[in-house]
Amino acid sequence: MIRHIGKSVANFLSAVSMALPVSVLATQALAATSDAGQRTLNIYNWSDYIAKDTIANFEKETGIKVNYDVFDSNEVLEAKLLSGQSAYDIVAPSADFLLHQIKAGVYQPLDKSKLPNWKHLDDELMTLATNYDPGNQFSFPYLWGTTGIGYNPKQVQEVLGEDAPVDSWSLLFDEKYISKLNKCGVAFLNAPTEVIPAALNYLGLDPSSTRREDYAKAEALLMKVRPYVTYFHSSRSISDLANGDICVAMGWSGDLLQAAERAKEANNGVTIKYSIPNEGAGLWFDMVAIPKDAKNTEEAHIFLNYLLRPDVIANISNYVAYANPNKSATELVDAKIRDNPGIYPTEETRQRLFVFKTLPPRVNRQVNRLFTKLTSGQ
Ligand code: N2P
Repeated sequence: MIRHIGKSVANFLSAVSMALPVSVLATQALAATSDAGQRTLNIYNWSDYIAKDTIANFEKETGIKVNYDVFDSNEVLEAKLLSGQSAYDIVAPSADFLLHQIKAGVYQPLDKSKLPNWKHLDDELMTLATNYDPGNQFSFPYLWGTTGIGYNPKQVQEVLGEDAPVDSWSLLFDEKYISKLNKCGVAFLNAPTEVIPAALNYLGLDPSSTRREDYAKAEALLMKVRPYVTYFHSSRSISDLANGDICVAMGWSGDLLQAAERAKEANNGVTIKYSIPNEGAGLWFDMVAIPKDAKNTEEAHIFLNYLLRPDVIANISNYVAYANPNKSATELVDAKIRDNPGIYPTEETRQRLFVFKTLPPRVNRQVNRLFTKLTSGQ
């Protein structure tokens, strides 16, 4: 953890530890942790979704101690929130999950007077966000991205030949391709509200359909390819792609680009690419909000205002390869990230993207049932 702390603090710490006997250090450490005045903040965020130094810098600036936990599933987060005892002060639900969580009363309204950096948010995106959080009362977008395909061009070509359709969902949804790709490994997200809309869209149906018969068609398609899916998991494919353990993954843009970056750093001969398929792909937003039962509301606002700072969020985008909604941050985002069409899609690609909608409870249940059937292989 020392490398996460600023250099001067690290130097200071090592100077102190040389000067003091161990027993004195131990007493001091104890005093610090039992200090009733220590302000804390409990954050629950997606995995691989923050810069290396974001938390350490915040702790250094504010003296607030952060407990940081991660998840990789909206369903897991939602179960905690609905229990009414999440024990978290800040959480990051995807926008399409937010609306009924708001209706269920799990959040508290944000105090905008404590968020002066709110002014940096992009107005167009904020208007879009009112579809999920009317009046932008409870949340703002943290990062956004697309759900597409990460692949290892070399391995895919070895298995499928030169004209492998790497820009098409048929790679995953057509038996003739996925049955072969199974040799080098195929990962699907473990997320009903990702896999099923992608299948519907591939079939030319509304990805947010409310028609039972559309789901029957999606089921037929998915059950056919299911035997060739190596696993359903939503965070494992970053390292598996980077290590060459799988060759194709359905996944989230930034995660797959992080896999590409890791492979490059490892210099292990693996190359990973990200594709937004021709048939179209889902565009989503992850929001940040404060649960009603949060204990550290004041500290939560300090952190949210910190996240709204252009330099802070630009640093996060640079690190995790996800786009942010902060208009003042754009010039601070590395050109390499800003100009990557996989992260900030071009106008032409945007035409092909669909936004995930909040589904009525009846349809939601159907989606979850179908997914359970799919992943349990019955
Ligand atoms: C971060 C994944 C977040 C995207 N690893 C899910 N909306």
